[in-house]
Amino acid sequence: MGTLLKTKNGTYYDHISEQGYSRRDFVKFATFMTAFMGLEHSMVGQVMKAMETKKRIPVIWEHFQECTGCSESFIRSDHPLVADVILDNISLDYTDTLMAAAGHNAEEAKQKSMKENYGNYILVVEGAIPTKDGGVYCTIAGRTAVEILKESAAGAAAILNFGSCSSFGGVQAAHPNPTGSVPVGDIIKDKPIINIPGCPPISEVMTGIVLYYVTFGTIPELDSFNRPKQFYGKRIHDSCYRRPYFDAGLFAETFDSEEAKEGHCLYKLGCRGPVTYNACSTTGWNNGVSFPIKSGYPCIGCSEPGFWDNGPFMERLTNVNGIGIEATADKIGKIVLGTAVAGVAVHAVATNLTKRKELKEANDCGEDNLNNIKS
Ligand code: FSX
Ligand code: SF4
Ligand code: F3S
Repeated sequence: MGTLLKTKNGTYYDHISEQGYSRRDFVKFATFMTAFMGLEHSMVGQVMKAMETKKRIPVIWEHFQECTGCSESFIRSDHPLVADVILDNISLDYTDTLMAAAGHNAEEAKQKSMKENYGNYILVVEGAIPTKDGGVYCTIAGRTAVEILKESAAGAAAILNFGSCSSFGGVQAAHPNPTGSVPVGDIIKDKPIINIPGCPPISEVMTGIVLYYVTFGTIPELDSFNRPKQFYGKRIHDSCYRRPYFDAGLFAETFDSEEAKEGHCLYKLGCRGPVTYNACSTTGWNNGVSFPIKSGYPCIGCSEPGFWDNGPFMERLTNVNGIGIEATADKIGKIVLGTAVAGVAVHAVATNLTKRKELKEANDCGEDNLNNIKS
C-alpha cells in the first residue's frame, strides 16, 4: 500500500523497480494496459517509454459522500501493478483512506503537496458533495466538503471523478436527495473533468485513464457525460455473452430457473444492459473473470446518471433507447433480429469480442514483448 510522499521524484519505472517488480512484470503490465486502453498493439512502446521517462504526477485523492467502494475496487485489482502504479508509483500525496499519516500530519502533507505542485497535480474525487444547509452534511475536520473541494480543485491540472457519486451524485442524490448532493461538475466549472462512473468503476479503467494522461499528456476523448469514450463508448448489451439469447427471444423468467443458469437473457429480470454504457461486458472485472450479468444478476445501470432513481431494480425496462420502442422483451428480440439494428449490434458484439480476445492475448503475451519491443 502507498506510503505518504515516498515517491517524490523519479519515473514510474524507477518506482516500479523500487517496489521489487521485474522488467518482465513491467512489460506485461504495459502490454495489458495498452490493450485495455483500446490502443493499437504498436503503442506498447510509447506507453513504456512514457513510464520510463516521465516523472510521476502527484495525486490528491479526496473522499466525500460515498461508501469507499471505489477505493476498494481500485486496490483489489487482480493485476498487482494496477493499484501499485497509483499508490506507489504515480504516488498518492494525499488520501485520507489509504495514506499512512493521519490528522494534522496528513493535512500538512496535502497542503504542502498542493502548494509545491500547484497547477500540475491530478485531483481524484470519490463521493458526492452535499450543498443543503451550508453543506453541513459532510464535514472533515470542521470544514465542509464544498470548501475542501474548491480548495483542492484550485491547483489541479485535471479532475478525475472516480465513481458514480462524484460523477453524477450517486446514491446520495437519489430522490428525495435529503442533503442536496451534487456531482463535482456542478461546483467546479473551470477545470477539465473526467467522469469515470460505476458504483464502483472497474479498477483497470481508473488506472487506464491516469496512464493515458501520463502517456499522451492530455485527457482522452469524452462523451456527452464526460466519460472516456474508449471505456464508455458501448452498451453492456453490445457485447454481452447472453446477447444471442436476447436476439433469439429467449429470456430467463426467474433467477433460480434452469434458463438463467444456461445463460438466457436477463432482460425480463430487469437488466439495464441495453441502456448502460460501460466496459464490463467487454473487459470483465477482476482481470476478465466475471461481471454482474455473468454472475447471474442483471446490470442495474450503475454507470449511468441517476441510476438509483431508474428503478425499481429487477423489473424489466419498458423503453429501450436506441431501439426506440416500448414493447415486451419478446418483441424486442424479434425486432432486433429483423432490422438494420441487428447488423449494427452484431457488428458491435463481434468488435467487442475481438477486443476481449486481444486483452486476453495481451495478458498472455506480455512476456513475448520482452524480446519484441524496443524499450
Ligand atoms: Fe459511490 Fe465510491 Fe458507489 Fe461507493 O467512493 S460510486 S457509493 S461504490 O464508493 O463513490
Ligand atoms: Fe445481456 Fe442484459 Fe442485454 Fe440480456 S438485456 S443481452 S442480459 S445486457
Ligand atoms: Fe454496473 Fe452494469 Fe457493469 S451494474 S458493474 S454497469 S454490468
